[in-house]
Amino acid sequence: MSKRVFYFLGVLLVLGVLLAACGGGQASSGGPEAVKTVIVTVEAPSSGGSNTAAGYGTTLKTVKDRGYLICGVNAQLPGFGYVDDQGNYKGFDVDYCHAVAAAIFGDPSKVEFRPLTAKERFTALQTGEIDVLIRNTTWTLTRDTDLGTNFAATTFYDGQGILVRKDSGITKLEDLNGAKICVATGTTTELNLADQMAARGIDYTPVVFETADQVFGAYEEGRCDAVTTDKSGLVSRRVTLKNPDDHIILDATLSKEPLGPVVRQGDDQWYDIINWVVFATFTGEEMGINSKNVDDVKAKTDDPNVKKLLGLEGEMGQKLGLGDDWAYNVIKYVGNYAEIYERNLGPGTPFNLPRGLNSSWKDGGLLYAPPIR
Ligand SMILES: N[C@@H](CCC(=O)N[C@@H](CS)C(=O)NCC(=O)O)C(=O)O
Repeated sequence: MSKRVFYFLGVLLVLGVLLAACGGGQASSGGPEAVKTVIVTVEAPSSGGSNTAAGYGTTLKTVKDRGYLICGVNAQLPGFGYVDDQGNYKGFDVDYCHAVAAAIFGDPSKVEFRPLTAKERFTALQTGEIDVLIRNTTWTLTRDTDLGTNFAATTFYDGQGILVRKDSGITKLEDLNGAKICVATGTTTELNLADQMAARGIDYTPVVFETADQVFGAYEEGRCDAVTTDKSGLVSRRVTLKNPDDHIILDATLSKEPLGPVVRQGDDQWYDIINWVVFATFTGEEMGINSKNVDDVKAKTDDPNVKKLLGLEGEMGQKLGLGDDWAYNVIKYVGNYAEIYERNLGPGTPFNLPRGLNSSWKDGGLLYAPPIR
């Protein structure tokens, strides 16, 4: 939904409120100034939630009343969001859904997953079908504004890449002149490709599909010379190809793709919760606290920062509308960032993806959590 639609709905709502307040038929008594003032409130709803400050919406209350979180995910991206042999959702993004559930309910299993294609994902969020979108989604200015969405802290710093057959002789972007390139619609990928190829004067034909299965299926059938998406997506899907070793990812990086959770605009409390759940996983790693040692650390610590993280002092959770053991639950039941990364993408997985930019700032990476205090 665009901001204009929000605004329009806001005006309708305000008129409704004024009509109700004035007993009907006297809507004009509020005057234009009154309307203007209330519209600001409508754009940042203040109903429900545990806090009545402007910008606090009803998402947390809705989720608590329902008894579980509804998380929009990818179902076709091994390592990030996919369904395993037992029919369970697994992956790095999926674990962040579990982390939010753990923070709210103290139980990581209180999640219902909604598989979404790239094209469907924002509508599902806008219409309230899902509470949060955690599906390899890139933060861009247009999405942050026009779509009525807010992007929480980046969980995975990525960039767009290109996968080709090893025996194709293609080693750089310029070799793709005249090539057919498979790409998913509704993605930043489609747009970056057009921009980057135009900038280099490379002529190519995009072959566009809606899902990753279709994109990589077409590539495998030889209907495209190359396939492009986030490098994480290429690494993930490469292992699903018949002979992964027959395919290489070119060195070139076409874009910046910061991936992270997305929420609707207008509910700052919910936005804060999602952000701080991510920061709790970063902080756990920064402090060396993980799912295995968290109970021990909690029992023995004298460190005021650790105490605040684990709910022993400062009532940090209450400020978010959660229990003070919110971050303890995230780390205990899902893990810190390093554990989530290793479990889904590390050396013990088929992906063996180096941390690179996704290292803690303490190790020279970009992950940096604001202080929990
Ligand atoms: N990060 C990019 C790309 C995300 C994306 O959806 N990539 C495709 C790669 S083919 C994908 O995951 N498709 C899976 C699907 O739609 O089922 C974005 O936010 O637009």
